Amino acid sequence: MVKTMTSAEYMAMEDKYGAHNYHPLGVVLARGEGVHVWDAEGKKYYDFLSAYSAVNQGHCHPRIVGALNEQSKVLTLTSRAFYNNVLGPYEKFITEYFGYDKVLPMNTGVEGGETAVKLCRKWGYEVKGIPTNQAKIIFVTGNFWGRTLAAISSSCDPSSTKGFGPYMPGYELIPYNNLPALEEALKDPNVAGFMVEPIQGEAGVVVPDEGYLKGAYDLCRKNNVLFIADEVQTGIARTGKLICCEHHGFKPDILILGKALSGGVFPVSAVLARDEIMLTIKPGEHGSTFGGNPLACAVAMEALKVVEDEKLAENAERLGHIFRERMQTRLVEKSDLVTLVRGMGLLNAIVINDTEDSDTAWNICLKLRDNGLLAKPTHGNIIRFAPPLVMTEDQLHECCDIIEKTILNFE
Ligand code: IF1
Repeated sequence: MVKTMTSAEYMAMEDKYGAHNYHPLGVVLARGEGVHVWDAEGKKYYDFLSAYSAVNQGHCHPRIVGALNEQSKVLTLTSRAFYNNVLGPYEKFITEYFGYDKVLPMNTGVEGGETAVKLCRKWGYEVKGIPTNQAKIIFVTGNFWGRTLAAISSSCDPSSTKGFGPYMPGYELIPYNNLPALEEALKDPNVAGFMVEPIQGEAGVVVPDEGYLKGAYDLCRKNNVLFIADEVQTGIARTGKLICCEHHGFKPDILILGKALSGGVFPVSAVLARDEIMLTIKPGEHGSTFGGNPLACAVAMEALKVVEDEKLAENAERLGHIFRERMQTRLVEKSDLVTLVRGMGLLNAIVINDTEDSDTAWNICLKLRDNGLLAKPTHGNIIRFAPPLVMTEDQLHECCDIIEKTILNFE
């Protein structure tokens, strides 16, 4: 047990002994329950980041923690060298839940993305007939899917890429939200896949135009190219449907899930696809020590059941409308500081009337923290709001009060 220290001492300790690859907001969290977190001094906050949408089911959900505890007493990890008695039931459950033939279990979101890219390449060679090593995957500007070399190789954000080259070949970057650019790129017969976040998270909760995603999906079909949906952040009810593509009336060829697949208990990711795609990867060609471990399987099954039983997609959809309506009428239309609110379900952001490199959004987040609500800027002028989906309407109104009061009092 670590001896109790003050927040300042915990922060100094991270600064001294930890790598400096983050610049956290000044709050030290020590406990979480549902939509709330508490700092080391016991002050209570509303959590409006939800660990980047990993705790959609709320902090320390009793059913998910219960599944973790029960399974942890019996069997935690066997590796995939042997079968285990939770993986099969989990695979049946998750494939039926999302409507796919097969699942490939991994751990972090970025591993899910890597798996999807590998799977897509393999399909490109073995099914589509692309010549060896010529397969191309198309990405869009503003994409974010993690920090590995394969992931940053598709990035156009210098803070992700600078100093980490050389980058992976076989990618093409086209402008986001631009169907003619996709149509043009798809003329190359060596294109195997198109990978996209239905709403761009890191770029600032950027929602594409109506018709873009379905249009992109149709173009992919027409050109025998796989549509890969990175729903690591938008999936698991966050945007008001089980997955965001559901809003647009199509099912991606490859679906990547992570984050809330475990309710934030620990990293669990998954790649789902139909047999024609999934069966191109043969024994020994891909895997990981922890992927598909019994603990993860038990936790993920319970986390998905909670989403269904507590109707979290419906709640996110309903509360999202209320949230955007309040931000629109009380901030965008009343304050010169806020120019726009956008999002779907409970994945939303407001745009601040200042430059991308300003510290206004950061300073507002500090004030929000002082007023009992934790949110994180993406860029200098955008604040993301993504509370756990177990929030009640009364709680949401209380949170809107805090946000409005804070911003209207901000000079
Ligand atoms: C960090 C943002 C969120 C993701 C999508 C895959 C992954 C992520 C759409 C990889 C991860 C995180 C990671 C976190 C910051 C963050 C983030 F601020 F960058 F924009 F969520 F919105 N696909 N997103 O958003 O998943 O390997 O991390 O499990 O600090 O890097 P992972």
